[in-house]
Amino acid sequence: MGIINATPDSFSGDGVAFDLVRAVEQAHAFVADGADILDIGGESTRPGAVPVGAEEEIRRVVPLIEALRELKVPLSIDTFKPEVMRAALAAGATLINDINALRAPGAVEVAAASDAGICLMHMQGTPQTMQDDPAYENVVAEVKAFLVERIEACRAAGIGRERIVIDPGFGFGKTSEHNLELLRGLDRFVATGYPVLVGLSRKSVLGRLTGRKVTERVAASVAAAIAAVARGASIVRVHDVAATRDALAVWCVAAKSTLPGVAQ
Ligand code: HH2
Repeated sequence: MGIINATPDSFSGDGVAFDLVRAVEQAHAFVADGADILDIGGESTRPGAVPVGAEEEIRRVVPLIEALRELKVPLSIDTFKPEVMRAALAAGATLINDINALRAPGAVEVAAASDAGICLMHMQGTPQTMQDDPAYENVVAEVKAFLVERIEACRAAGIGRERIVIDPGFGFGKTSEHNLELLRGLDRFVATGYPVLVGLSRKSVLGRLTGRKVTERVAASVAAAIAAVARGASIVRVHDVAATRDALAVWCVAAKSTLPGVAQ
């Protein structure tokens, strides 16, 4: 899953702001490099980010989704706002990627009324406060229990199990140690039977491990993606599509696993 941030302030430093032409070029390059899904976001959720209103978010993402429909890869909308979900689905998105796991009033209803895929992500707190003092007694068990509860809420609203993906939410209300425990415990999420999405690309835990700044974390991000897939992740959400795809192509052959579209 290639990340397209139609934002001026994303933590990764690769947001394409309001430049539609640049965003479309980035999307085409990601698909040429082997992305199977494009995740489009119009609001940064990095720690301490300034919130954006729904109208502004729609203005950022809808023209981009409309421009990318011709690409024929699934388009994911990265939002927690029901109004943005609705507008993005109408424009052609087929996956709702919600860092808030459809907890906003009306979000489950919008998802249930569509036939879109849903990614339910765990977050402790809000982007404004989540890194203040994240605390868990058992991070893997608590994050998993939260996701199971959100799966049940979706199922009760009539959302089929085949539409649901889960994500432990790396970096969202977690210390570096919490993130590493979640990565080591990924098999517990895989054991739910739901596909697992992992988003570790360029995140600060990788900066802590390597001492590198955000734009210098490509190798660390690729290693994290491979570690996640090796532990059973089905989708990796990445900024560096070509590097990740190449590494996975080699790793998959060596591990005798398969990757769609890659010759064995
Ligand atoms: N991480 C970010 C945003 N959305 N969605 C899922 N499902 N999982 C993640 O780990 C995840 C996500 C943060 O990364 P990015 O979009 O690059 O940064 P920003 O929020 O600053 O735009």
